Amino acid sequence: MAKSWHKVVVLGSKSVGKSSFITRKLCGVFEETLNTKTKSRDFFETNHKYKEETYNFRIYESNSQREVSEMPMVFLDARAAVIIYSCKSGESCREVADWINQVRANFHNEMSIPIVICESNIDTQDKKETDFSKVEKQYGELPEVEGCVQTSAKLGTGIDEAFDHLAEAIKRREYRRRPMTPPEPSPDPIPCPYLCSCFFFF
Ligand SMILES: Nc1nc2c(ncn2[C@@H]2O[C@H](COP(=O)(O)OP(=O)(O)OP(=O)(O)O)[C@@H](O)[C@H]2O)c(=O)[nH]1
Ligand SMILES: [Mg+2]
Repeated sequence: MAKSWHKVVVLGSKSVGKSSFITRKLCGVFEETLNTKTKSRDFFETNHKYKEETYNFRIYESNSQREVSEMPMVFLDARAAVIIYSCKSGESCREVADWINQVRANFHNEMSIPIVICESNIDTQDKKETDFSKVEKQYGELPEVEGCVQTSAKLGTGIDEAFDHLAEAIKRREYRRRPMTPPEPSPDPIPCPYLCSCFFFF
């Protein structure tokens, strides 16, 4: 039976704002002093409305220091991924390429899951170390990248837009994956009252 939820993996280097991104979507709040240092493989459920349809997302935050051997578990059943880097960290931006490779490696030769790239912390423009237009140019054309979005968990900017991209990607790929439905069996021939009456007559 088809699952009614979609697992989304949230990836990214240390302290880029993964938990804050999820918390903003789930609870609509932001904590300046959030210092959870995510260790466990938590998952959270949220509904997202997009184009008259409701998508139930199961969001998994992956610990940035996760062992490579654990990654197949992280990606098991995943339907989409969000890769977050912070505009305050050029290093986290350069590491986006590694995260894309992680996703690719875990799907071997199969079609990769769709990826949405988020530049977080955009409310802190003064400490900026990255160039979003360059990121869009570098990754936006990759077949698995569904969109690049600038986000701020503090202001709530771009978070729903990122989920819209996920919903759109899932919708489109579900459609492509849908098996061909066999043709409907032709209905039983309707007995013709005229013919019956003819037989009766003879
Ligand atoms: N100003 C601002 N601060 C943010 C934003 N997002 C996250 N932060 C802050 O950045 C710090 C790290 O955020 P987390 O959400 O814990 O980052 P993380 O990627 O989950 O961290 P790890 O799980 O430890 O890798 C926290 O102090 C947050 O309050 C944002 O959009 N704007
Ligand atoms: Mg975290």
